Amino acid sequence: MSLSIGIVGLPNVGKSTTFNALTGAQNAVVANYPFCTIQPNRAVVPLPDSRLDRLAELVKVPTAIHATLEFVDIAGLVQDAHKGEGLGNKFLAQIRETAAILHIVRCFEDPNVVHIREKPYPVLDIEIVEVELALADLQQLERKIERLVSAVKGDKKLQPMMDLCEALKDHLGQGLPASSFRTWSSDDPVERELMSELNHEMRFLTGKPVIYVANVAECDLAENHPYVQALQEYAARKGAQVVVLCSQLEQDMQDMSPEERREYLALSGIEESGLEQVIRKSFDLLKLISFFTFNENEARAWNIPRGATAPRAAGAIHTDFERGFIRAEVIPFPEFARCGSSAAAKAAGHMRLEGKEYIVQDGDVIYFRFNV
Ligand SMILES: Nc1nc2c(ncn2[C@@H]2O[C@H](COP(=O)(O)OP(=O)(O)O)[C@@H](O)[C@H]2O)c(=O)[nH]1
Ligand SMILES: [Mg+2]
Repeated sequence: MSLSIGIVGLPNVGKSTTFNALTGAQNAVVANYPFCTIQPNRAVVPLPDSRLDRLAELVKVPTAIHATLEFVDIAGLVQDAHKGEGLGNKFLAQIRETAAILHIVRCFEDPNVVHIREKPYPVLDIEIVEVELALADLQQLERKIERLVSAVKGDKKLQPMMDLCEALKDHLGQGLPASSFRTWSSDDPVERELMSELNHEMRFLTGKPVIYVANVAECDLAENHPYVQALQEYAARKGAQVVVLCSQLEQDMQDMSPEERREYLALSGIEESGLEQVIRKSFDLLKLISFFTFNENEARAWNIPRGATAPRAAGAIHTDFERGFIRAEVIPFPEFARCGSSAAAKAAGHMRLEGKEYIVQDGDVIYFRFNV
């Protein structure tokens, strides 16, 4: 399963246009993903990786199956969503399921496309959305506190959790995101552990990592428009990344051949398409790495969280692989590529046998031995 990223933002900022461009990227390779049911608001997007393409060449298989990320187009958010306005609660529940947020911000002017104000004010627009998310988190936390009030009477061990919830309630009440709450950086391991437990249960909307997308007019792509600057300053204060793109252009580019696309990007003065940046930065944001496997039919890349052990990586392929894990035969990609084959890499002493404790590294080419 790929992790999902929720696309959020005010109405008419270009969410669906961006999503459609992502769907274009999905449709280009969809034949490779027989397991994914296509849903109208979900796009399963391959993660470009030239190492995988090279591996497929080296082991002479016709197919390279890239790792994927899933993007979800979440219906527009309006002020007071947390009170159930618009699609309110349904919308918020959908975001709760995602691992990260792609927040699209309108940085283009167009009198024909209605906006809540005459002109975009990127930071004010962002704040409307983020305040809604914080209020939704607050509401949920208050319900948790109500339950705790009676539970703590019977079980004093719940008191530290109660204290944590109260402190976080004050924090959210100021319109601040759960991600900036002090316990994340706390030196106290007990408090950090409690916060992790609470976040796991509540899945705070404002605890999720965010990438901001400045959706600009095509003519503003190459320059630093004041709207984009304002957004960049805001994001920098939050330690978040910004991708500048023109969603209409991204959508148009999906119909072009790769050569046409490259020419077009060059003409617009940019190297990597906005969509490619979105995919790459999302991958980084989720703290994922890729490892590779191959057989006689295909070479394949898999996403796992940074720090995952070999059995966990095996589990990304099949639960049987994890359950029956014996060991992993590992060749780092650079050595594999240099030697040209598994056998040559092994002969040169680059194949390692790794056990259950091994932390898989980005670019490992792995063959799992298992027994079920
Ligand atoms: N001028 C201009 N219009 C855009 C741009 N991106 C989206 N739009 C238009 O804005 C309207 C709303 O876009 P949509 O993607 O449906 O917004 P959503 O409500 O956020 O999903 C549509 O008419 C789009 O064609 C852009 O970069 N420039
Ligand atoms: Mg939409």
